[in-house]
Amino acid sequence: MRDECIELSLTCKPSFSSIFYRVKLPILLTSFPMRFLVFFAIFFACTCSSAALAAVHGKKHKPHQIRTTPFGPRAEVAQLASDISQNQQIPVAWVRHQLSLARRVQGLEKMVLPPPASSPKNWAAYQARFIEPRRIEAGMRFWQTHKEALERAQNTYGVPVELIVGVIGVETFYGQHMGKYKVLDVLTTLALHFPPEHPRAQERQAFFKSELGYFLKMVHAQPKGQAAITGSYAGAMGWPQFMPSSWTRFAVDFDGDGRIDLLKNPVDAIGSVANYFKAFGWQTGMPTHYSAQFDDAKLDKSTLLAPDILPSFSAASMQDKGVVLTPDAQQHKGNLALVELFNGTDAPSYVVGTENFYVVTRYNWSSYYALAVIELGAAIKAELAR
Ligand SMILES: [Ca+2]
Repeated sequence: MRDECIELSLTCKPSFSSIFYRVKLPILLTSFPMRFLVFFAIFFACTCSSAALAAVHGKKHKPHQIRTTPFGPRAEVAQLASDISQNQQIPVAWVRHQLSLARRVQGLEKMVLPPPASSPKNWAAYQARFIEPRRIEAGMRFWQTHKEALERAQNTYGVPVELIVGVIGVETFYGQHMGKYKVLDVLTTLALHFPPEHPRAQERQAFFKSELGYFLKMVHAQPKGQAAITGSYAGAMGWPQFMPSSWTRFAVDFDGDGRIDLLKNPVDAIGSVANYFKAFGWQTGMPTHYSAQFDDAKLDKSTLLAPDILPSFSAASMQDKGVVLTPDAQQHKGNLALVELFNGTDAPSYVVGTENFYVVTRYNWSSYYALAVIELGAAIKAELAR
C-alpha cells in the first residue's frame, strides 16, 4: 500500500504533475487519524481538474481539436463489457451497447504519461496563474451568488467557505471550464489503450477501467442521453471535477431537489466539495498552514523533508530542527509538516502544513494544488472584506 501511495501521487491528476510537487505518502500512515481513508483515496480521490490544469501547461483542448476513431468489434471490448457488467451489476447487453458508442480519443495516451523528470516545478508560475484578478473577481461573484449554500455547507460539514470557493475556482473557474471530452470516450480509451510505457500502466489502466464502470453505472441510473456527459481528458466531471467513483461516493443533493447534479447545479457542487473534505478528515477550525522561517544554525532540512507533506512533527520538534514558528504555530496541537515548493531555478518556498493541509491534497495529490486552492480562497475572502 505504501509504495502504491507514493506512486499514485504522480498520476492521479496527470496534467498537474509537471508543475506540481509530487506528493509522496510514505510510511507514517499508521499514525495519521484518517489512515483508512487513504485506501479509498487510491481509488476515489482522483477528482481531476484537467481543464484548469491544462491551462497551466498552455494546452487548450478545443472541441474541434478532439479527434476520435472507432474501436471496432474486438475481443477486448467484449471482455470489458462483461467485466463491467459483473462488477457493477448492470445488464451486459446494455454495457455492450454503450461501449459500441464509445470512440477512441487520439493523442490521449501521451497526455496521461508523467512529464519528463527534467520538467521544472514552479510554484510562482502556478500562483500567478490561479491567484489572479479575473479568477478572484469570478470567485467574489460566486461567493455572493451562493452565499446561503456556502454558509450552509460550512455549518453542515465544518469546511470553511473560502476553501470550497478556492477549489471550485481552481478546478473549473466557477463552472467555465468543465472539459470538452466525452467521458465515455476518454474512460474507454484509457481502459483499453493505456500507454504501456507508463511506469504503472497496469494499475492505472485498472483504475480507468474501474472509473468507466462507475460512470456506466451512473449513466444506467439516469434518464436517457446522459452518456453524452463531457468532462476533462481524464474523465473528471462538472463544477468540482469529480471522477465517477468520487461522484458515487461523495456527491450530495445539497439543494434538496431530489437529484445529485454536479454538471449544472453549483449548489450540489458546493455541498459535495465540503462533504468530500469532511470524509477525508477535515478538522473544523484548524488552519491549513503557517509561515516558515529558518534558524540556519539548527536547521535539519533533510529530516524535516523526509516525510514529505505528511504531518509528522510536533511544533516543539519542528523548532528543535530549526524551523522558527509563529506564536500561533507554536501552540498548534497536532503534527506538522515542512512543505517545500520549488520555484524553477529560484529559491524554493516553504510553508508549515497541518493535517488540514494534507486533507486538501486528498482532492488532488499535490501540495502545489493545495496551496493554490487555499490562497485563491483567502484572496477572495480578503477582497470581499475590503
Ligand atoms: Ca440537487
